[in-house]
Amino acid sequence: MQDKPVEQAYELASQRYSALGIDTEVVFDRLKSIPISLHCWQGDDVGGFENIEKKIGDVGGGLAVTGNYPGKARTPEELRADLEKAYSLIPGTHRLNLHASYGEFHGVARNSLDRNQIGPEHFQDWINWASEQGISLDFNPTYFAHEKADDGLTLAHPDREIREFWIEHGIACRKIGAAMGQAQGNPCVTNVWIPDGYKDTPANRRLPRERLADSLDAVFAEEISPELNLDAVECKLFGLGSESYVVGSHEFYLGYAITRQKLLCLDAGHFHPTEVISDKISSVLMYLPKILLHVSRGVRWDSDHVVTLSDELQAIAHELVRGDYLGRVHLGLDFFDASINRVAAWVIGTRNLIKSLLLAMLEPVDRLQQLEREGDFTSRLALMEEQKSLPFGAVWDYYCLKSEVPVGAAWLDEVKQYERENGDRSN
Ligand code: RNT
Ligand code: ZN
Repeated sequence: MQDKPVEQAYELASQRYSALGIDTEVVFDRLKSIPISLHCWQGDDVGGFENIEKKIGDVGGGLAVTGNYPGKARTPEELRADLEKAYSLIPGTHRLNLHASYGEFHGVARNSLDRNQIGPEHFQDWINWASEQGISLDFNPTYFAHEKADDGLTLAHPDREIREFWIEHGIACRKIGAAMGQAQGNPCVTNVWIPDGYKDTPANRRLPRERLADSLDAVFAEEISPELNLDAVECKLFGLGSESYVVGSHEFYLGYAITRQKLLCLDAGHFHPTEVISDKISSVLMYLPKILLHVSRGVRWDSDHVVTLSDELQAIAHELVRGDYLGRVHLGLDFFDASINRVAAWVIGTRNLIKSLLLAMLEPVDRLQQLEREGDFTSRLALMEEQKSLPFGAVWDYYCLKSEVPVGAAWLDEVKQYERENGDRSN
């Protein structure tokens, strides 16, 4: 009993789930097939690799990265090495979500190669690396940290020239997304998020929204095969510096996505603090074939804390499984914490999302739904609550073992070791 505690605990645990009609081996196959798109920007505090002078922590667009833990990635090579370390500690095969500001411009300053001039060639090293690693890429135009976004307005800007510039950026980014899709043989999800909004009460809420819809139509004018690129648009309710009005609100983008058949991106931190996206998924998927999730964790005014195994995370995973939506939902992460080891932040957040999916898949969904149809709400509640203390941890540990990644907190030793090996990095 002593020498193989993980296997032994799993044997017993799987019997408990089997009694509920759940085959844990089938669950593992299902879980393994779900990729999560890791966000490159956790690795360097949303800095990117454009050749411009930046003030520390100066991201713009209402995005705040706080903390000065040492060791952030300073070059694409360091970021890739950090990602490789993170992937090696997470069960399954996942994706990478890149921002346009992470292109490789080889010393060319941004004033001679601006965001409206970038192309797939600036992402070739990423594409090659991804193919070597056997992972696929997703993409995002970068509508912040730029002089032309300093007043917090981009695609909805009243100045036509500035709008044009950002439209060109969006067009360039869709082409990059399509090139990634072509290279990897599956679509790249290219997600548009813009910061546009006002700190104080606007005198006109209407015009910026009309301009935004027009600008987006111009960005999406060219047809691109959905086998190469899928467009997503991300809504937000308020942010730092746009407390009173955000042009791209939930209602704005829901209507836009439905009428233009785009993916809607729901970020878990983009709503009122008591409002949850777990309740929005089934409504939105009534009218849209597919959505993107930015799995994040809001804390007060920040929408981007490292994802923990919270009630809301579990509620999101339950929705995806209970509603049979996994084939229609792309999963991405979105948080940035500079106060802890950045590789650890990826590992913690991603492992938690996978854990929440495993928990949801271990639930006897058919039985619960039958009880609900029969009106037996007592049994529905009782079984949901009993489910919480079943030996889920033993199944998770075994899944990690089987996937050849560290079991339990053993991954942390590897991160600490890696941190020591890269001790010469200064921020
Ligand atoms: C900002 C959005 C957006 C960004 C990234 C960096 O509120 O959530 O998704 O976090 O694009
Ligand atoms: Zn987001």
